[in-house]
Amino acid sequence: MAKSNIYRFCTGPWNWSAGQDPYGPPTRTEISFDRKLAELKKIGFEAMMFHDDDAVPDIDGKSGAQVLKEAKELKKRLDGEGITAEMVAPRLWFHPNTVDGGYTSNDPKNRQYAIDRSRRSIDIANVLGTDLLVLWLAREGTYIRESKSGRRSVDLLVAALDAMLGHDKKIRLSIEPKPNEPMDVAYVPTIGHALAVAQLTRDPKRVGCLIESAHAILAGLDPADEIDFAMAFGKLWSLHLNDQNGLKFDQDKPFGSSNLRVAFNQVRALERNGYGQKGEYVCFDVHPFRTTQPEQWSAHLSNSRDTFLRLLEKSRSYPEKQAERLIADRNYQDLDQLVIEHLLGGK
Ligand code: GLO
Ligand code: MG
Repeated sequence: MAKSNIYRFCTGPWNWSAGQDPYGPPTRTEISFDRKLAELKKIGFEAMMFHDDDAVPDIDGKSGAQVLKEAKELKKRLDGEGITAEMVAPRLWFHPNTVDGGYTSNDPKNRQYAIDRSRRSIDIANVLGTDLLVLWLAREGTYIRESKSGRRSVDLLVAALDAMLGHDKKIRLSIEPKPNEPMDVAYVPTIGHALAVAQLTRDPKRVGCLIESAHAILAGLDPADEIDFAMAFGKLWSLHLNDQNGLKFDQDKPFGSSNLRVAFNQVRALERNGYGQKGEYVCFDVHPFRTTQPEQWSAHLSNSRDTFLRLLEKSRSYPEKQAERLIADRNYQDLDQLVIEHLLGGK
């Protein structure tokens, strides 16, 4: 197996989920944060992503000073274990104040809540030693089109991003687009939208993006193209690799589970753009299947990493010269078969 020297792996505490779905309760007992940290180390991942309330549970009921105190305790803990905090993300989709969205809610008090909570997340990121705030704009969209004005929502989003950029001179905002779910239609569905919104802010160079494979597929796009596009702008600051079988509910399957060729092309895109060379992590936003047994708590993560490394080997041994000749002749028929044979491992 190819030894990866630049790719470092990461995941979030929510990725040890307990099997719940909209139609049924958990199928495994929740595990503690300590156990998750131990699992992370056991599988050789080097970093963890944090929602603000993963870092400081029950964040809304705590004073600013208490939040900082608990964040400091966590930082100490992580340092002791040799684990980096990759990012912090305000979880703006659980609280009653966010039922109608955060930054684009129709209630001004709720919009203020979203901005205040985002500022808190930035303070936590500072304590945890990361300059990356991830914004999955979960409920920034509509259930019915007439409920919000799209134009006003763009203005509100930009105002919220400006408030965050103004709160801290060093923070970088990484927008994670997703076209739908939980909303019917989201305001920032693709990387193109995220990078366009970035340009309207007070400091566009501190607003970039995060690509999740499943989200790109849900938008009907090829995640490899989204990677190339973001990296052409130097703006791919984080990554949620996973897989998704077509246009249905968000599946967060192990990387390569549905379509190995699409996964291969993502790895090739990362390779050609030098992803990871500025310290970016490869994060897996994957979940165990509902039927997974507790002994296999981390298999979806280590399997995703192993598949990534196998595809990295395939990417590095890809017959480039042969492919170039076929491309020059526009012989895509043979090129197609060359890719298939390469992925199948030759005859
Ligand atoms: C859901 C998202 C979610 C985010 C995470 C970080 O579809 O992918 O898992 O990545 O909450 O903000
Ligand atoms: Mg994600």
